[in-house]
Parts: sequence; structure tokens; C-alpha cells
Amino acid sequence: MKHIDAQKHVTGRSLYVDDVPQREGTLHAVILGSPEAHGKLRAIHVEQALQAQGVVAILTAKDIPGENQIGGIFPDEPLLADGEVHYRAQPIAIIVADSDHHARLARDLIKLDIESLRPVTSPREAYASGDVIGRVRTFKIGDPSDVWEQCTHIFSGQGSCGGQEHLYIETQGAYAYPTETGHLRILSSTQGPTAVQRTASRVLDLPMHAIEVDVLRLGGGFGGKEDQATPWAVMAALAALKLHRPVKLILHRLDDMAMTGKRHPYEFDYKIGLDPDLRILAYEVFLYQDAGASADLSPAVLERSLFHFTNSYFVPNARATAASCRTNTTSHTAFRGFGGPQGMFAIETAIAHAAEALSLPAYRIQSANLLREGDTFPYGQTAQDVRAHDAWKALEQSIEIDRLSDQIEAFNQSHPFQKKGLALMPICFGISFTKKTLNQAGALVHVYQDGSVSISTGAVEMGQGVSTKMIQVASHTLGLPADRVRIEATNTSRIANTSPSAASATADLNGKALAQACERVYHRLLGVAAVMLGCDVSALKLQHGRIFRDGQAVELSFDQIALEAYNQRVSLSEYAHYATPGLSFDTTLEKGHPFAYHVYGCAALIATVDCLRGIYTFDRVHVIHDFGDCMNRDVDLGQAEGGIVQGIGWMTMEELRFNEQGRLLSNALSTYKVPDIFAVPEQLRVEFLDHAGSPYAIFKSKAVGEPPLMYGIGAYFAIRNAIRAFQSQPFAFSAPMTHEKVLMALYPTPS
Ligand code: LUZ
Ligand code: MOS
Repeated sequence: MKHIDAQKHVTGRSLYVDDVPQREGTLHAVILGSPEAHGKLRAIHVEQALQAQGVVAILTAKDIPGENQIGGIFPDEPLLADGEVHYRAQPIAIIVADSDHHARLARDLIKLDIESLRPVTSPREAYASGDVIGRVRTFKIGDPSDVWEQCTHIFSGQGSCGGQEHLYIETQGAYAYPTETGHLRILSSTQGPTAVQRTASRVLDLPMHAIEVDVLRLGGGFGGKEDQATPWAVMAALAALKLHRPVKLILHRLDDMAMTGKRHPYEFDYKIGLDPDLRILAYEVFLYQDAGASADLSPAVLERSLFHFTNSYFVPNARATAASCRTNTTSHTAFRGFGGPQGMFAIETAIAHAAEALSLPAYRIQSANLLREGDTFPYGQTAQDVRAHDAWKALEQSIEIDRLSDQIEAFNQSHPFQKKGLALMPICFGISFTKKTLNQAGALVHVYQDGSVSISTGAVEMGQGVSTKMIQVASHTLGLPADRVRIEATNTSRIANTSPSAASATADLNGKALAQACERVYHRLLGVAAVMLGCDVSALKLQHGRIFRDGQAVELSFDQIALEAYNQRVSLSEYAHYATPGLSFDTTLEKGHPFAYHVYGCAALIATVDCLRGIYTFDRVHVIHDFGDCMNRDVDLGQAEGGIVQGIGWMTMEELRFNEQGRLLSNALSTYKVPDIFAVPEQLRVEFLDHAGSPYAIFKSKAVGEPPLMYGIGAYFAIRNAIRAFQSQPFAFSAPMTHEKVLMALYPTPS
């Protein structure tokens, strides 16, 4: 089945929040952000701005009827700054006017009285001064301290990986309007409709049922709208409630880039010990997460870094300690992979360090340590249905690794100023929200009298194709053609208490609930048909909208059965709820069974570096990926390819930079480079590692949203290997590997 939005997307007919026809009297809101990264907010002078053309109101913290608090995990984040500012561009005031243009002009007329304080922008500095969010946590298996003496080779060092701008094509935005009862309806571009509803309820002092959140689709999310779509929706709602008018708030790109959090930058200290056979006997890492100004989802992201700190390797003695460090930058947040990529980059760095020091390819170490069936993860779960070796072997064969290495070697010998580098990147990613509560979903099915069907779930369509998969689930379960099933917008009044569409688990959780609801309706309809045909239910089956009796088509359609069920007063609707079974985690012991299953795979990446200019291209990326028993190859391939390119971007050209005053320097698309079509590897091949899949995955088709991003980590090491073919002096393990950094590494200044 094709992505149901494909045609609408490419012909420009898909609707986003800003495209919804405006209601009469709609006002426009613009946000004033702090010009300082850290300071005391003494006064806000709005008098002049209030006189400006078209301005209706200017709202600040004192206009909030409920709690001025939007923190999800910790209550440490005001909606609007009150008394202090903690990062540059932190929202201070909402300017509401008759047009976006007028609101923006008025914004410049507001005068702020801020006493500057020194900002902290280094996570290590924040850690040293004890500015840590939540607990410093340690995950551990065996004890590295006991075995360092047994290691033949020991290497240690430091590394870092940068943040990443989400760059969803649709910027953050919402449209809120009051209803006749004084309640609110909010159209929001959010991955978490319930988060918007719950936070609006808290800030506006209204019960949750007074707030309806509706989400048609998102023009991309990537984690950036899991938590951070909420403030804009709540600000629009606050203005709508105060002014009794519809209020639209759409961030311009530059405001979005300045105000919203990004992927967390990390720094780390590592130590790795190997035996003569290249087995990793011990690995230790300390992760410093740059959380930005408030907690947001940082503690959960930190936890996932710990869950993935040994990637797809079995290490008998491993210890990871991680701290979420508070700095004066935007509050960093969920981003595809959710801390996993940073944890994996650290161990890949340690392995690369060992390989470089021992003058052997890193893939020898990688392949000697891959997870096997029955191995234990540092968090206590037993690895089951492990695909690490299958994927690795399939890839080695597919790329003919020995021949390929020889070819690269020969190329490098004969090209003094062009060098190629190869890196392999295995992945292992746990599927489930690490917060157990979130692993639940609901679905609602209505069959109408004419046999057409409407489905609703908590899943948010953000381009990833989940709506397409939901229609597949309903049409398959009900035995109907897909065009008889319509999927509704995600809405908190239809489906309540939704988890955000995140953690790669959306199709699994919502699909399982939906399949259950459809099965119940299906069985009731078969019961009606059995009476109509005077036979036993067990002889009947619905397929493609027709009924089959003992495998033979009968002159009775789904539509006729639906009408008959209605006439007989049999319910044609169902709601079902699904909760992933078997999950547990003890945060005291840091042990348990947090994931329903794992996704595996392996990538080979080949880069060519131009050693005069420092620029590089990717010749080839070849991936063997564990899709399970894939239910939609087009959709899943789209996710894999997009994820890989996004991962390569993070590791290579996307350089997020704040200066020491906490000012975002990479604040526009002229200074923050993302992969375009020319940066995509010339050959990008994704092969399916076909197998039975997981019973916890929808139709055994494994989760695909996040795992492929981590193949991109190999891009850093492929370029690094090419540089090392030109010059062999060690250089810092610091991602992203921008062209500038490559040039510096190619020509190190003599020490
Ligand atoms: N979001 C979340 C996530 O709230 N919990 C998670 O475990 C998670 N994992 C990946 C991506 N988003
Ligand atoms: Mo996410 S990083 O919103 O799955």
C-alpha cells in the first residue's frame, strides 16, 4: 500500500496548522525572547508596544491564571520567564495583534530591564559546579575495575558529539479558539496531543476535558515536537482564553531555531580494555549531557544513552555513568534516537581509538564482540532473537569486505590527494518507551451502516506513514479494501490519554489497540452473517469486502452485513486499549526488562576525502536492516533512507554552535548546513534481513522510526579512516566531522 498522503504532499494539497482556513476575528501571536542567556529580569516595559498599530494585547507571566509551569519530568520550566532568564530567546512575552506583521513590529518596541549574569555553556563546567538535573546514574554489568589488570590493551580518552537541529519543514505552531462554553479547541502541530492538553490545563487552570487538542498531521517532528510543541500551543490557548478570540501562533524559522531545543550535545571520558583476541573485557564511560536550561525530557534521554552504551556488543564488564548538566542554552529535547546515538558514538569512539592504536581495522574489534543469543545487557534484560551476527555476516558477504578493503587500499596507494575510508556500523536499539506507563494506546472503530469505516487512534502522522499503516491494520483485520477505511485526525476527545508518537513504538502500540478493536467488530459482523446464511460462524471469513463460506465466495457483502447488523441493533463500534505486556524496570538496581524487543542491523559506509580541500563525499552506504516481517516496504524503506541521511548529517555537516555568551551562532540555514540531495551517498542501498519478526511488533513488522539513524554514526569513522590514510597523527574524537575539521586534521599543526 502506498503512503496515503504521498499525492497530497507532492501536489501541495496536504493541510498543516497554518493552512487551516481562519475563523472570523483571528488574531496573531508573536513571542518576545530574552536577549540575554542568563540574568535577572527586573522589568518589562510594554507601554510603547501597546500603542503600535494593530496590537491587541501583550501577555506576560502575570497574566497566567494557573501555574506558570510546563516542566514534564521536573517542574523547572516556566511558560513565560518570571524574575529570571536562563537562556537566550527564552519566551518572555506574547504579543497579540491583528496580523503577524504588526505583532512583529510591536515586539521590537518592548523594552526589557535585565541584569546580566554569567552564562554557563559547558556541560563539564556545569557538572563541576554541581549543576546537575536529577540523579547521576550508573548502569553496570560485571566490574571493569576487577579486570583492567587482565587486559592486554587499554586505551582511554575523551570525545564529544554535537547537537542537532530538528529542522522539521513545518515550524512549530498552533491555532487555538474558545468554544461557546468558554472551553478551548487547539489545533497543534504536536507529537503529543495529551501533553498539550495536560499542560494547557495546568497553565490555564481548566480541567482537561475543557481542552480539546486536534492534530491532522505534522510536517515533520523528529522528536522536536514530542515535548516542545507544547509551549506554543499553550501560549496560543492562553491568548485565546484571555481575549475570547481565535489566536494563531506560527513560529518563523529563525524564531524556531533560536527558541527551541535540539539534540543534546554530549562529552565523554572513556576507557576500554581488550584481550589478545580483541575481545572487549572492560569498558567504562562517563557521559556529560548538555541539557540546556531545563529538564524537559533530558533525564529520559540520558537514561536511553545508558541503555545503549554498549550498542550491539556484549561486554562482560562495563560501567556507564551519566549526568544531565544544566547550561544556559535552549533546553535540549527528544531527537530521533533519544540519547541512544550519543551512547553508541562513545563506544564506537573507544573501539576506533583501540583500532587506530593497534593499526588494525575497527571492524575486526566490532565483529569479535557482537551480541549473541542469551547474552545479558548491562540493564539486565536477556538478548533474545538476536540478529547482530546475521546482519553482520550478510553485509560482509554483500560488500565482499576483504576485496573491498584491498580495493580501497589500492586506491589510496595510487591517489596522493584523494583518500577513501571504510567504516562498519552495527546497531541494536530497544523498542518501548523506557517509561513503562507510556507503553499504552487506544483505538476507536466505527463501521457505518453503508459498510464504510472510520478509525481513530492516538498515533500522530508526521510524515512517517503511521496513518497508512493504521489503515492497513484495519483493512486487513476487517477484511475490507483499504479505500473503505478512513483515518480521522488525532483528537483528545476521541482518543484520550495518548502517549506521544515517539520511541519508534507508535505503529506497534496503536496498531495493536486498533487490531483488537477491529477483531471485535469483525466477530460481531460474522455472527450476523452466520444467522443470515444459516451456517456456523467458524465456516465464514471476510476478505476484500466479500464473505467466504468454507473458502467459497457467497453473494453477501460486508456492506450488506453492516446494514443488517444495524437493523438488528448490533453495535458497529468498538474501542480497544493495548498495553505492552512483560515490561519492568527497577531504577534502584538499574535492572529489568525495559524493552519489548530489539532492532538490529549493520551498515558499511565508504567516504572519499579530497585531501587538498578537506571536502568529502560518500561513495556508498550499504545497509542490512532488521525490519522483521515487514508490513509495508515502501514506507519502511522511506524511514530507513531518511534516518540514515539524517544520521550522516548529524555526524558530518550539521554543526550546532553556541558562543560563550550562549548565543546560537548556527541560527539560520546559511550557517547551519543540512544534507541536501547532493550530500546523499551516490549509492544508498538498504537490504531487508527478512525473518519472522517479533510478536510484540504490529503484524510482526518491527519498529523502524529511529534505529536506522544510528547507521549514520559510521559516517564519522569512514571519514576519519580516510584522513588517517593521508596522515597518521592522532586527532580529537569530535563530531561532527565538518569540512573545516577535516582540513585541520589533514594538516595538523606541528606540536
Ligand atoms: N520518548 C520518550 C522517546 O518519552 N521515551 C522514550 O523512551 C523514547 N525513546 C525514544 C524516543 N522518544
Ligand atoms: Mo522521539 S525522539 O519523539 O521518538
